[in-house]
Amino acid sequence: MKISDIKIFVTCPGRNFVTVKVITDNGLFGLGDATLNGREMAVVAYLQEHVAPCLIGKDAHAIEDIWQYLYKGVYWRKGAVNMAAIAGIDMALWDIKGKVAGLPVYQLLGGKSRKSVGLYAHASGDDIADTLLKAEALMAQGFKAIRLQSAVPGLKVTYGVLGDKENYYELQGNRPLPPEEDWSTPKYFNMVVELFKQAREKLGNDVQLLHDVHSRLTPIESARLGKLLEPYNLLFLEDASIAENQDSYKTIRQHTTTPLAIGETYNTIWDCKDLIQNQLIDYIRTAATHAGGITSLKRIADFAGIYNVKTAPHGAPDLSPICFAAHMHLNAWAPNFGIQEFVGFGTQEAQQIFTHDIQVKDGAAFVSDKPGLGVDFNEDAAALYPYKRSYLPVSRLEDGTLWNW
Ligand code: CS2
Ligand code: MG
Repeated sequence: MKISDIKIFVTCPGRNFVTVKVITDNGLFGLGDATLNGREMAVVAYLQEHVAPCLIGKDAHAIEDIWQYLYKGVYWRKGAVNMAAIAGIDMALWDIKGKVAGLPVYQLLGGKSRKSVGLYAHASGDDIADTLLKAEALMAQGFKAIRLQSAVPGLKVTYGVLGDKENYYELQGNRPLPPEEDWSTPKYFNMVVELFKQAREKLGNDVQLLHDVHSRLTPIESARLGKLLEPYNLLFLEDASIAENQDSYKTIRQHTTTPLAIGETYNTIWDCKDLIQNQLIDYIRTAATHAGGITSLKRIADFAGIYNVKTAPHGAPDLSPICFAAHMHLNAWAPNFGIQEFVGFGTQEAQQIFTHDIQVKDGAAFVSDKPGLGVDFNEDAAALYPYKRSYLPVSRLEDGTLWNW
């Protein structure tokens, strides 16, 4: 079974998605997600010009060899563009292997370790009261774990908190140049501790609570936040600080028992090797789309398991349902699965393009039993929504200093 063609699609049903379709000479095809938010066309060009021509005629069953060929073989290892391209191909090859075997991908990974996959939903409000109302509505829908975010009083915009506007998370498709958002750590501290204090008073102690800092704090500030939030018993505190220097998490770890999560921007196991091996984190959030596909996420999960680190894959709206499906198979299998982020399956238009039978009930998701990944891609519907250049915002301190995110 040889690879006979590779097609790349870019569609914007509310936000941009890059989809890889690998076609074989026996008439099968597999799908992968290669979306890199804000840099989508770099991956498209990389796949079309530099990856697809090398793979035509190769054995579509040789997933590991193709992964190594694209990782080691290019000389330029790692990198967001390279690893998203590898991810798109890798997912598509797992999809094909499942279709040939007549088995869902989780069976190829080793079978199910659980009946369902626990999810956490987002409650993001204009103020604390609004966030807590949204959290209550999610609890009423059956969610047992909720990420709380709230606008920071005194800042013009808070990332990820766009009130009830459509596409609340990021107004993608309407950002032909990167918008700029301001940031103030003191103002944030005033809000965030109060948010969790009121959350426990209003929501009780049974619901799991989470929070994403989007890397805005220094390690010692993160340590302080972790300590201040200890009474409110978070499931995890996400992306408290940047960890390019992985050792820096020792500062946070030494000061707080609040569990720590990181990894949605990581491209390879090397970005989190020290964090995992030194047990500086509790959850690793790498995404199949950005960290080299199912092949590398499986490796990261097994490595993390040795050190009591659980998986909590990124589930933001900039990952397509193909990535979500890949995560579902990994989550069903991984013995050290923790929790899956879930923000729905996108706009109505996106749901016409990407179709699948993943069920969500009472805060849990049920993996597809269809052969392969279990997602279909409607090319005609996708063609109705062409690519729109769009960017994530950049973050600046109030004095204009460019800041982390
Ligand atoms: C966020 C992401 O869901 C999350 O945890 O951090 O939505 C992130 O901001 C986007 O994926 C950026 O592309
Ligand atoms: Mg995040």
